[in-house]
Amino acid sequence: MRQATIERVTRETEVRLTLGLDGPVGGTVASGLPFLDHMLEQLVRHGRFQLDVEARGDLEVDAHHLVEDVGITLGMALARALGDRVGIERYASAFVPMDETLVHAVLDLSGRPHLAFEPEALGVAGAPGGVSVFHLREFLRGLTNHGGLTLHLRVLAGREAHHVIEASFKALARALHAATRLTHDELPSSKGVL
Ligand SMILES: [Mn+2]
Repeated sequence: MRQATIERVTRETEVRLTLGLDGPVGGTVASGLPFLDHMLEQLVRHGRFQLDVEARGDLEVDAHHLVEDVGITLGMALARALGDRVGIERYASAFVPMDETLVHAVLDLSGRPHLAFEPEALGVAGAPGGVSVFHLREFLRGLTNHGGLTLHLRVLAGREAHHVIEASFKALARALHAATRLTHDELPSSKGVL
C-alpha cells in the first residue's frame, strides 16, 4: 500500500495529512476552511484516494496561507507515497465539465516541478468561501513544487469561480488517479530515473 503521512508546522499553519494512493477510498477532511474541504473531498471521490487532512491556519488573515500550505503538504505526501515511481503510468489527463464550465488537466509525474496555469487570463471573479482562482494557483504551486510533477491546467469554458475551481479539482483528481496507477514493472523513463 503506497501511503504517506506528513506533518508540517509553520508560524502560519499546522497541517497533518495522510495520503493513500491505493485506498481505502475515503478519510476525514477538516482543514478549517469549508470550501477547501469541499475541494479536498473531490480529490477523495474522483481520485479514489485515501485522504485525511487535519489543519489549522491563520484564517484571521485570509485563506492564502492555509490553501497554499495544504497544497505543499499534499505534494510532500504524494512524492513520499510514490517512492521510486517504478511501475507508475506517469502521464495522464482528464477533461471534466460542470454545466457551463470545462477544465482540462494534463500531468506528468516526472519528478520535475512545473505548473502551467494562468488565472489572470480567465476573467473569473469571486472567491467562494474565501477561495479564489489565485488561491487555486497557490495550492497547485505547492502541489507541483513538492510533489515533483508537471501540471497543465486549462480552463476551456466557465466564468463562475465555484464551478471553475471545483471542476479543476475534479480534473486534477481523475488525472492523478490515472497517472499514479501501477501499470507495469519498470520505470517509465528512457533516462532511467524520475
Ligand atoms: Mn460544489
